[in-house]
Amino acid sequence: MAPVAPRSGDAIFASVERVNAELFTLTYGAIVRQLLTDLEEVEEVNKQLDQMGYNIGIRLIDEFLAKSNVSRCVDFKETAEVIAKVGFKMFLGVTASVTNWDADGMSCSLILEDNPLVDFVELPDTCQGLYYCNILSGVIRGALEMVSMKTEVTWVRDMLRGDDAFELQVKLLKQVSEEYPYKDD
Ligand code: MYR
Repeated sequence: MAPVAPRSGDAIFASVERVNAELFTLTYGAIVRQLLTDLEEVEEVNKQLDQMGYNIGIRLIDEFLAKSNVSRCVDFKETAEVIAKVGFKMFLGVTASVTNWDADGMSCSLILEDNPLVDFVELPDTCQGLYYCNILSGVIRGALEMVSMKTEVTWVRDMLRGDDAFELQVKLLKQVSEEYPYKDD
């Protein structure tokens, strides 16, 4: 029998990471499936996924700021780049590109060509109208709200609906000043 070559630490780490990513993807799929069973209406599932994402986002921002060492962004353009290149990489393992800026720099698109949430996923015809990855829009909305940015985050393109990429539009609605409104005398 051929001797089994010991695997290096790196190889073991990579395979553990892959298994974790697959477990995460499958677990998310199981959650969506359960919501579809419980709520029946696809619209309600979209809302619930967005709300779950929001609840995650308002907590995840602390971990993001602590781990990333990102300091205050000068404008929304920098914030969008940080989400796409640092945030997505940290929590999803992929990066997004930022495009489609409007003239006043208040709205842009984040484009994901690779989306680990949808590995192994095929939607049946009964799920038309489902925004399967709606948790992501909620996460971004929640995280940005905690750093004083009220946003609206919506899906423009979705590969599970036959589009050629995943595209999220992020619109800055309001930037709340974090300055304390009263002076201590
Ligand atoms: C600031 O100006 O205070 C920095 C703002 C950085 C916001 C970054 C939000 C990260 C959101 C991560 C989303 C991950 C989605 C999978």
